[in-house]
Amino acid sequence: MSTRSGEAAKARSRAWIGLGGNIGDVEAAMRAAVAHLGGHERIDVEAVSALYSTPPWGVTDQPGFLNACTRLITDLRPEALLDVCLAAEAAQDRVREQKWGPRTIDLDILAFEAGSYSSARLQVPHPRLAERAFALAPLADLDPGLLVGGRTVSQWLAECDTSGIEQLKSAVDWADLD
Ligand code: A4P
Ligand code: MG
Repeated sequence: MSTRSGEAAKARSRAWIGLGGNIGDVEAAMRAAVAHLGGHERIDVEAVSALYSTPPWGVTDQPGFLNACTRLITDLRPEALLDVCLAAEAAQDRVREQKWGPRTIDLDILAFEAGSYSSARLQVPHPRLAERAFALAPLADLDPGLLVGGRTVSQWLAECDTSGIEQLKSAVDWADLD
């Protein structure tokens, strides 16, 4: 069996990260966040969705958002992946002021191929994914047939209100995957 630093090699799993923001140059912040993830030695970025403009969900009295999604493959466990996501947010000067409020960049772990996970600081799949068209639309771009909570992403999306959601740019037009 191959080993890494004396440990048994860990299984790699796909993971889907939702990206969103509504303060400053969000497109640049998302590109930087994807580069941050892809720069991690134990993460490979496989794909990036199109870029969407979405109306604010939850707290509606705030500017519209940009949203996208990226698919990774990693041997990091979910909590370690969350730490990388939080570091990517911090690198883009993320400030936490109001729940569901304005932010430069937000990275949520939407789903993990290896299964569900729950702890005090992390729930995967993301507990509100099924009701959020802003997260499901970019996720459906990448993997419409992905099963989450017994239904496919495209089935969940078909039940959501998608009014006001617009595809702004294709993946190649905004993401720099080289
Ligand atoms: N946490 C638990 N599960 C997860 C998960 N699966 N992925 C914990 C990431 N984090 C998870 O998140 C608070 C804590 O949630 C994390 O530190 C982690 O321990 P946060 O990002 O600091 O707080 P938040 O973002 O204000 O709250 P929450 O509930 O994560 O909000 P969301 O889900 O991020 O929603 N409207 C549009 N159109 N587009 C958006 O992107 N985003 C939000 C925020 C509201 N409305 C939006 C959008
Ligand atoms: Mg969040």
